[in-house]
Amino acid sequence: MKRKMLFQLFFLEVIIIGTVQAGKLCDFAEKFPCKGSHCLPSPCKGKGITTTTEDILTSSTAQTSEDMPSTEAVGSTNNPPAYSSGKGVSTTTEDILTSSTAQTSEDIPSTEAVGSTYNPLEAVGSPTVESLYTDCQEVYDAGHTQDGVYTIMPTGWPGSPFNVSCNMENGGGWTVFQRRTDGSTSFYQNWTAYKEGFGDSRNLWLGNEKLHYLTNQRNYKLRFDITTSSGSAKYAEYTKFQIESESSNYTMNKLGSRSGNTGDQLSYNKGQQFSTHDRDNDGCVSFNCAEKHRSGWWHSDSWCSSCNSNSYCYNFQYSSKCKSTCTTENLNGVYNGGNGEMIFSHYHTYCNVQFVEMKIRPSS
Ligand SMILES: [Ca+2]
Repeated sequence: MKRKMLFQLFFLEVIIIGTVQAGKLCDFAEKFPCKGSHCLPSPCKGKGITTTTEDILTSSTAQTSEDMPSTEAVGSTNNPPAYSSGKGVSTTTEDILTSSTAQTSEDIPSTEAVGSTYNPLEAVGSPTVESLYTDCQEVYDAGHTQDGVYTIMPTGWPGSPFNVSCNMENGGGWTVFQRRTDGSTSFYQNWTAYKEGFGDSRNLWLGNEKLHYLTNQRNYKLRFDITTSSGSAKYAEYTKFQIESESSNYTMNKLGSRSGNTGDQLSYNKGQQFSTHDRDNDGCVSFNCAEKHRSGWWHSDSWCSSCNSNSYCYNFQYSSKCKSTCTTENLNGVYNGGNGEMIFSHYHTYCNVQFVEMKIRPSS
């Protein structure tokens, strides 16, 4: 029994001594660390790593400011998902609040800044929607006297700002809504196409809806320039021009008096509704003028009854059976077409003109 007690005291002493010596062994291990594949995980390894709250906060701060992608970098790329993950690296409420505050006040662009970043008006150099040009006249008045494409926003226009071609000759400020320079674009389009517009810089129809808003925001005059098939330059200006809404089928309800060196047959289109091959709004009951003339236009019925009789221009006929003479200003007709549908009047009607441009400018 006494011997047993002696053994127990001996082992207790060994444990106590071992515990005391453990610190020395760890010190020894720090000075002479085991290297190689035979080494086992050291019990001293966790000595320097504590798990106190102080250490966690210190560690979190270090991660946020140095180790992890900085909030500054996140902010500079304006990446919301990264902003969320940035908050995630913080492990305490304090860190989250601190991090959030820092990101909001400095690193993340403010809402105001984001607004200016995405302002589509920067492309045209205008700071606000209200300051957008309402037509090419305002573009010209702002000092842009070169022909080109500019962004405008007519008064009351429900859509986005859109680009228009501005002609700055003959006094400047002309908003172009029709142009023909070659036959690459068909003008035998349906109602929707004429409503919304089609074409490119060489051949274009701006669109009846835009033309309606443009001509109803103030009083406008109309001008068209033409180069005939023989190369002669012709023009006409009308003191008034206005197009009604789609509910009135874009009726040309205003067309003033003419000046220039063309004929005045466009006056026959005054008061006419717009027609396309799929929307017959003309007064001619026997056929669809837009179909016969291969165009969308304010077709009249002035010579509808003259079908199968003489036409103003032989090439004006669409088919051998019916010489459709709904209008003599068919500037949306087929470009250089075999039947010469694109025509205008000049005492005698001209066919197959080389160039046409129709445009508007405020009249007062
Ligand atoms: Ca008809």
